[in-house]
Amino acid sequence: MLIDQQTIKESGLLLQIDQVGVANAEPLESMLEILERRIREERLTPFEEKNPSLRITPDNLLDGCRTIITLAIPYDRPALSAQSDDEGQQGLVSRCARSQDYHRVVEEKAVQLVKKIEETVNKSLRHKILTDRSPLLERELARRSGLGLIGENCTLINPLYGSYVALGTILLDIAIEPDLPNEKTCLQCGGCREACPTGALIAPYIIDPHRCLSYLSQASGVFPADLRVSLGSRLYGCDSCQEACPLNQEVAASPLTEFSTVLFAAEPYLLTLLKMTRKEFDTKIRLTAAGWRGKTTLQRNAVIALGNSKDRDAVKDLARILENDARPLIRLHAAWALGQLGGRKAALALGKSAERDPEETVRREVLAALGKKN
Ligand code: B12
Ligand code: SF4
Ligand code: SF4
Repeated sequence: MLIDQQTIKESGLLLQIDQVGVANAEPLESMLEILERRIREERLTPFEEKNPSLRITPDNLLDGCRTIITLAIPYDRPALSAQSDDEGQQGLVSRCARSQDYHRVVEEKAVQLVKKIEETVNKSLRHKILTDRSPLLERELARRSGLGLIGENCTLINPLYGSYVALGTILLDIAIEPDLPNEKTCLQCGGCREACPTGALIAPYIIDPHRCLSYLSQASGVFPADLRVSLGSRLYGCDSCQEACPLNQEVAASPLTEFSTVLFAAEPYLLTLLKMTRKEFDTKIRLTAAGWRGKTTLQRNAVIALGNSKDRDAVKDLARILENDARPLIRLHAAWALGQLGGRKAALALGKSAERDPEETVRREVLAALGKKN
């Protein structure tokens, strides 16, 4: 039996997925120049495939690919408050990382949808399921299959859930009548660019990842010194250019129960995160979209957030970290944070480390925090 677009959408609804689109598998030729320009202008991130032709050709991933089914899975639920016995400063976690990892949810839904399609056509189908770590340009495929428009903030904006959707694709080797592409533009109001704390949205549709807090909060290693203040209290990801968008103001919350349990509070206490054991991390945060980066990068961001808090009560905790933490990366950022908070106790802690810290990079940061040249 053949299958049509309508039957696929109805199967999606049975799985609680109401945003399913169908696109043809023609190469995304119009994106080639955009991808090549990104390479020329050094805007590639390590999170993506480098070869532009692989990024636009579905046939490279599934030989004989004729159809692409796209899913937009809404993840945003009204945030629960931080739950902890701790007190003090709180951080900020991006909406896509507060609950179960969306990669897993998208993948599970896609597997179930393929099963339903196979039941309908009564045979098993050659297929490939991809989400995020896909070489293909997922936003363009979602736009092509009518799931939303592309905003000047680069995001795919769905009419029902706004841009708070994760995307997934299923490549199939059977032909299905495609949806019409979404050819609309956003309001072009510039609100996203104004809201960006670092000017990373350098022009409509163009992000400089080296300034983007979403990228930098996920990248491991030393956080660029000139952007640490702009990070504010963000621990993972950044939603500022989405939260400012008028098209995101009256959007529906995710109906999916998969996202109803909070694993990483919207505004978690920084000290709770900093004291977290590996076991505690593995049973909660590891299961969210923020988990893949591991504890150290999130703790580095928490240390920067303490430095940005203007809360001198945090000095004793930062001093303890600078003296005792075994990880030079964390001590380095603690030195910076103490320099930001300032005061006599911060200077004392820094002075002690300037002589004792075994790592040169840390000692250098300590001297910078003390305002001394090395
Ligand atoms: C690398 C990457 C990033 C990088 C770079 C993002 C970027 N804008 O290029 C960083 C780390 C910064 C990032 C951040 C985020 N990401 Co990201 N990211 C990706 C990844 C892996 C590749 C993106 C990519 O290829 N970018 C290159 C450009 C060319 O592609 P694009 O952004 O898709 O381009 C679209 C438009 O921007 C536009 N466009 C681009 N350039 C130009 C130029 C001109 C002149 C014009 C007219 C149009 C135009 O055309 C494209 C679609 O038609 C995708 C997954 C995937 N495989 O696609 C996820 C993905 C795009 N990210 C996603 C998410 C959720 C996020 C964050 C919201 C996470 C967060 N809360 O911090 C932020 C949003 C930041 C933002 N405003 O874009 C979702 C998208 C959700 C959505 N509704 O759009 C994806 C699809 C992952 C998924 N499977 O759900 N991300
Ligand atoms: S995610 Fe944040 S830093 Fe990146 S472009 Fe959007 S507002 Fe700017
Ligand atoms: S804030 Fe304005 S310019 Fe930016 S994506 Fe939304 S509608 Fe477009």
